[in-house]
Amino acid sequence: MRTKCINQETRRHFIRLCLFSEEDKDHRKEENEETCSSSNFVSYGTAGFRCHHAELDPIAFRCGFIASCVAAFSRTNATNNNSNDAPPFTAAGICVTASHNEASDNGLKIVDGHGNVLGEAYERACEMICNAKTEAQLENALDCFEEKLPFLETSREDAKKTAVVYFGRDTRESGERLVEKAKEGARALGGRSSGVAVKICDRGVVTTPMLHYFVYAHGKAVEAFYENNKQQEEKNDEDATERSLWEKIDAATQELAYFKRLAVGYLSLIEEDEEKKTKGKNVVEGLRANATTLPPLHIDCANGVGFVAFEKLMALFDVIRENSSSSSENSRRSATTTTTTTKEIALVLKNGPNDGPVNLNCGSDFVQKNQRAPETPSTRLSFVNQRCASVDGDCDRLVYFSIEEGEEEGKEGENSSKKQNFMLCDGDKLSILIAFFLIEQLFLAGLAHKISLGIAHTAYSNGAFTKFCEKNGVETVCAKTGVKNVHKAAEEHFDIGVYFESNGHGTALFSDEAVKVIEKELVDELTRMSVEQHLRKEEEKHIQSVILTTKLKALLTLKATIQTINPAIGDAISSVLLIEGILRKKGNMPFQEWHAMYRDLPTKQTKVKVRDRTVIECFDSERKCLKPEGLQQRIDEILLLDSCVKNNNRRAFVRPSGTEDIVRVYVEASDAETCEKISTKVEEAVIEFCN
Ligand code: NG1
Ligand code: ZN
Repeated sequence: MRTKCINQETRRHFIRLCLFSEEDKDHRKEENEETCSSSNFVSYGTAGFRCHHAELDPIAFRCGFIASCVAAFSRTNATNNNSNDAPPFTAAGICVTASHNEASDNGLKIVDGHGNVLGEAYERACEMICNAKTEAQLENALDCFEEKLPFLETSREDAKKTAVVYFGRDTRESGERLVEKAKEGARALGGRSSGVAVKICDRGVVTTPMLHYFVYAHGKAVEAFYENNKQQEEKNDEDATERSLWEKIDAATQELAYFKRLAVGYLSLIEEDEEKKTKGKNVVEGLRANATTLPPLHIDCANGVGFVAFEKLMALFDVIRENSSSSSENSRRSATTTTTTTKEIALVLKNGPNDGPVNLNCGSDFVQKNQRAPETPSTRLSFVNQRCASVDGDCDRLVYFSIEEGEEEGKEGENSSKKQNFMLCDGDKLSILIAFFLIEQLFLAGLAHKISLGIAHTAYSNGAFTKFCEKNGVETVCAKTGVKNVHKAAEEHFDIGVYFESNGHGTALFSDEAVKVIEKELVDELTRMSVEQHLRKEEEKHIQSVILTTKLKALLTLKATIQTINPAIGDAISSVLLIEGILRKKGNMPFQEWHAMYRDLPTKQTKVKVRDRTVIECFDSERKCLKPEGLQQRIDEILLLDSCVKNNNRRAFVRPSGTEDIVRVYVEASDAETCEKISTKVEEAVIEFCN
């Protein structure tokens, strides 16, 4: 039998505290009777626990404890290779956010030691711990957590000296209270009896991807330190070693480290003056030669934490600018907007936390689902005829959009009505832009045969997108809805896996192997260049160096891209920098040109309320349904509407939502009218088969 990680005394302590918080919850429920849902069961959804904030106190407490256990007993890269030499500081994280949900909701996300979302294998155990009502249920849930999960396959002796738990929250009012509860839960593991010291690192109001990054950076700092120490092979004074390790961890997991990584990555990415760089000038000086000709990007920050974080990034660009002393640029801050216009980047921030409740009539979800500009009173009109982007409440989703407004033809003058043309570049178009750019760079770097690249997407991707990829020879793979599924598919299928859900949540994943190949090629290339340069005759130098420079430039671009990307998780700030960088490198590609790469087929998405949505079972990445029997056949028949031959542009599927008590219906066709007709019939079929 496996040794238990959490000993009896610690268990009892935790259980006692849990049952106290149950009472606390009942007390709160009385206070918030009308806002709490009647069900006490909170399920582990696509992204952790999420519901009305008043329900979450006991869950926050228990998630805090789970995170401490994950930090104390899990294995990370740093421990995998040499378990006898376990590092003293291993980490986990808790993110308090409800992303794009309304302001009164909140949620708890647990981050594992690699900075990833806690794996699917632990979801049921977490759900059991968080919903247990009695001592026996809690004991049972903890047993499941310890014994069923490979995560905890380690004996108590392997427990680290210090479990570090990072905390972060979005701008929701309930966030601070829930973070405090979660900290109490985290501390419940600590103490003499458990053999674990718990260290709390509260990073305050941060975006979700920042919190993920801190935990990731912690792991990397520990890994690098141990790698270094092994090489040095000298036995230092243990306390001094620990102090020095902690200093390194601390520096790597601060906001500044995160912003610096991204900003430096971006500046290197847009670096074009190879001459200057090879002569030893720094990146910023090199940039002085280039003018910004991309129009400013107006960012709708969903009244959320993205505004705060983008401001910090811009302040860093300001510092860089001041240091390189240029006078023709400006930075303006006011109550509702913040503007930074430099040669490196031009951003206008809108919809901050002081402008209204998070996500209310703004943010990426509003813009993508409604296909219109944010409707916050102060900014509604200011998006017209601009290049725009929207992020969500915790800043991990991003979509670009533009609204062209012009006079209606033949109606010029005072009474003329304005004609608006809304154009959206959603997750599909972000994937295309990034993937095509990286493919080009891999070719130029001579690595296309060594590193595979493809796109992972979901069933919600537009049919025109998949056709466009196919036509251009880009491999795609369709995964089930939910970022964790698309992330996994990208990781499994490609060395570089670009993935975005249509709603704008995604990133480009570089495998460790791909990073190594790029870095090695870069070193080899630099070595080859300097050796050849040395040997070559004067007159041959010029021709050769042009060829070498193209390859070198591509390798440097790939390296800069890796640095601009948050390696832990999809991140809207990192994606803005990457997209802006790519558009600049593409000769300041206009929004319209990007949008016109292919034309989306008209689509319609609706929600249908049924008695029990779980009667629907899907397969083929949720593009087809197996149950209830006959429903798929009916959908296939409906797709033949007014036609006896299969129309390749028509697609329809239904699936039970993982976040709401509804069935989602998706339809796609060559024209909006057909879409509408098919959708109505499929909705009727769902009601008929599911009730
Ligand atoms: P559900 O409710 O399972 O469709 C929604 C989104 C997902 C994902 C999750 C998590 C759509 C159609 N679905 O899932 O893409 O973002 O929420 O937040 O947008
Ligand atoms: Zn989000």
